[in-house]
Amino acid sequence: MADVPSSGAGVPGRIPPGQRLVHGWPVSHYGPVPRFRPERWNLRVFGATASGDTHEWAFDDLAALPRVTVVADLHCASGPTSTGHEWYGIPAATVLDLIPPAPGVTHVMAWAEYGYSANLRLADFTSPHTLMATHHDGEPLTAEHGFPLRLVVPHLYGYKSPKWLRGIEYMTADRRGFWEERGYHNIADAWRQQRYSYQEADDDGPHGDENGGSPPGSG
Ligand SMILES: Nc1nc2c(c(=O)[nH]1)N[C@H]1C(S)=C(S)[C@@H](COP(=O)(O)O)O[C@H]1N2
Ligand SMILES: [Mo]
Repeated sequence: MADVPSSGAGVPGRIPPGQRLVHGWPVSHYGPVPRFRPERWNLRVFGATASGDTHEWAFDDLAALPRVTVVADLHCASGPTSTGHEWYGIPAATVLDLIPPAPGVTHVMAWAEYGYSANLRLADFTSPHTLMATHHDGEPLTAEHGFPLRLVVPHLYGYKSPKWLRGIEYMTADRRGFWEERGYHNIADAWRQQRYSYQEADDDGPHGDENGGSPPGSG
């Protein structure tokens, strides 16, 4: 129930370098808008959980989870920034509190409908400004903005904020998500202009075509 004002990485009214302020709230995503079917919907927490089990919340189960309000801006990596979004929803860190990760979990993959995904460092996911939003400016999310649930990670470019969120995978090693596999930056810090994968430092992300990159000693 705490209110978390944006700060540090997301000072309201400050636009990250290379971004342009847009008015209103553009809709931006790849592919179609999914239809919400409440009886089939769930949010799965899976991968390296401490228990080894997968946890599922049905849609009605979400009502029992804590809520937070976060005011933040939204920065698309292609340039537009829309400002002053009042998000309301479940703090993402709640997921880790309720479903403990196995030792060694360093990243999560946030999964959305149709296989969209975004990988996040644990610290980005558990940031006090990261939430799974159900509402925007006091109204339920609209379908095109991610109803019934979307992740919001305000300090990272928008591709790290999956709409139509359906799963959180706990990972013991980093792995690229949808745009991160397609030339976008693995970290995506908007304040550091981390847009493209060619800008990555060696330790910003996994290398090679599989999870671990080259084996030690292979040059
Ligand atoms: N499921 C899904 N979520 C997504 C995307 C997508 O293609 N699919 N695009 C992302 C990108 S690139 C941006 S900038 C934001 C845009 O959010 P908005 O349409 O609410 O402005 O959604 C993000 N979430
Ligand atoms: Mo974007």
